Amino acid sequence: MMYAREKEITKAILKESFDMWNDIVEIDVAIVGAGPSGLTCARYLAKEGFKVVVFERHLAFGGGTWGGGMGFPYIVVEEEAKNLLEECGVKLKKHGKYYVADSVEVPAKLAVAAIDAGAKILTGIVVEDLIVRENKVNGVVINSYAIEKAGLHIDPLAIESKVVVDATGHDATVVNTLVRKNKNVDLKVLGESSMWAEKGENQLLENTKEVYPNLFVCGMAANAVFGGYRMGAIFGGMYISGKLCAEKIIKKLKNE
Ligand code: 48F
Repeated sequence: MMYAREKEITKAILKESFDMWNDIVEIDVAIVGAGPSGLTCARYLAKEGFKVVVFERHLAFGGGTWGGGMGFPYIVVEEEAKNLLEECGVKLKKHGKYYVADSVEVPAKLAVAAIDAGAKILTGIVVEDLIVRENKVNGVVINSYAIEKAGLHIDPLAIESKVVVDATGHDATVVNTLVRKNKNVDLKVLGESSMWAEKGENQLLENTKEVYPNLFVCGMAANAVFGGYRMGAIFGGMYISGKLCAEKIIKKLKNE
């Protein structure tokens, strides 16, 4: 007979959770959003030994990948992102100048690769604000998505981090919050432009950067901040932007 005592099940979950939360109250990098750019950024940072946590509002990671293009379950990636996906075990099929990948396989394997590299992914947690001290970002203010959704007035908790990454996609929710709440921040969020896939993909790399001391943007959030074009179901730029963002953060943290 299998042993299943309720109070011990509860204690195991509580003990593990409290240990985990205690361990992450101070981290190197807080990544907001577990979409393609955030997961990729997390993998490269964790590989370098940084303490990285990805905070994702929804219960599932993957962001806007799962449904491919209009629900047809494939995504398109450029040659430049091929190796990056193959490193995670993703199977790619050549299609003219591009490669096509299964839109369910990709987020699953990106998440496994990030976790195996040492990143922690916390789902069901929303970043509702930032810690801002002396004109620098010093961490994230978090709450449970269930609390947010229920509209309950329950105060948040906060996690200190050396760097925060806005990888929240089209809404750039973190940068928008920074600008809305801190009137002295000299940054205007332009919002994304209509679709121009090729230009949008290339702008993404120019726009992946530190936008405010200790706050970086990657993925679609980078184009949303700087008014870049949207690109639809082509994803190579998202992965390359995530990797580029990690490289910029590694450089910053190693020079500190
Ligand atoms: O939107 P999303 O997939 O961002 P991305 O990495 O990739 C964009 C593509 O999916 C696609 C595209 C391809 O050309 O344009 O749209 O830039 O993932 C963003 C994730 O961030 C979460 C959100 O639930 C999603 O999973 N998110 C957004 N705001 C918050 C958040 C927040 N305040 N706290 C926690 N998670």
